[in-house]
Amino acid sequence: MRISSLFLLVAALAFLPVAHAADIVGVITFKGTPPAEIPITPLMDNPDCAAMYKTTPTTHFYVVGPKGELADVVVSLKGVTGKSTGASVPPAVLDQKGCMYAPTIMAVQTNQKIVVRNSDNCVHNVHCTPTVPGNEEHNDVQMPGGADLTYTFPKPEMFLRFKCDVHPWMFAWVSVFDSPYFCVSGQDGKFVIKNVPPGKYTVEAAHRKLGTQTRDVEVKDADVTADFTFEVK
Ligand SMILES: [Cu+2]
Repeated sequence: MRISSLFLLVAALAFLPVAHAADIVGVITFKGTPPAEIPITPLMDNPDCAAMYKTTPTTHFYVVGPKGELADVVVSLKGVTGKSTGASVPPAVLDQKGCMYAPTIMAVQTNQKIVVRNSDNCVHNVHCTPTVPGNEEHNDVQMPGGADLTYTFPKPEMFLRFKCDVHPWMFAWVSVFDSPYFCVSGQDGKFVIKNVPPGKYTVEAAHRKLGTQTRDVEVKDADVTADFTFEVK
């Protein structure tokens, strides 16, 4: 094939309509006034933990911005399974800082490493309590400056609980998905599920206190928007 005709072929192919993966984006809004958070008074009774605070910290069940932007909503594509790339993606880090888990809400893929760190000067006890068969319970002491602990979970599970047996107010909720198509909404209420192949999907938005909502979308060539509004019922 002559160079010029090869060029023409490549140019023609470039303009063929090809369905590309696109992003599913959206904003999560909280409507109304969120319930008052609860002061974690037992934390201030513990000298190691209290030393890290000037005032009593509170729960952060409802992380809501000035315009109702709702963080900590776990958004995923319902029913998409068997697509995990968890074994080859970077670990997710779950820190223990100020006698709290940080973040409180996070999401990983099946078989993705979860690295649990102790950034405090006191001992913590990392105790995960999955409820889905196949996901293993762990209960490990982690000294100050101790080595990171690493866990993986092979089965999808929503809001898998991590707790600390030394500090009974400490919780983290880790959702595990069998695909890379999920996201936790940020402080701006926004989420992006990247590189979704064309097709019809049900987007599920789950907040640990406010429940779950779904929205059907179809991904074609362009990004798709799926906004959600939560309120206390
Ligand atoms: Cu602890």
